[in-house]
Amino acid sequence: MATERTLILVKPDGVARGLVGEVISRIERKGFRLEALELRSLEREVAEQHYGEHTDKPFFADLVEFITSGPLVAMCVAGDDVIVGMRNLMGATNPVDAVPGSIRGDLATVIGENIVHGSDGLDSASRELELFFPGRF
Ligand code: DAT
Ligand code: MG
Repeated sequence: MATERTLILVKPDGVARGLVGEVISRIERKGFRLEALELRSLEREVAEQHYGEHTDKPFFADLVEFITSGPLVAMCVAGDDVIVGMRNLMGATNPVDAVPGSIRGDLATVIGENIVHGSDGLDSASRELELFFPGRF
């Protein structure tokens, strides 16, 4: 068990649907801690950096368009094994495969609008936290 930090986003679809409180509530009830929280819009350049690993994917342009389409909520979330723990709370990337009880399993239907982002490992967590909250973690 390790205490970790991860970057969590409530993406523009989640903000537009009024699901910010629902997502934060699930994070807090699980026992994870909020260490930073900000409502903001993303510059295209920041979005492209954030999703840099997907540059060559066919859905990259749509992904950047979507994540910059409106305000999102960015959070630093901390806790025991929080990186894997949050991935489990979020559910599978495609809501069709996400189990009931998970955020995506309960609240989403399509892969392009799956409500939340969570870092997928220690390296991506530190890279993404630095991108969203420079110098703070
Ligand atoms: P995750 O968000 O679960 O880490 P990912 O990093 O593989 O998933 O992809 C980032 C986002 O890109 C994902 O949340 C939704 C979108 N995406 C992934 N695969 C896709 C696909 N095959 N078609 C359309 N959008 C996709
Ligand atoms: Mg990912």
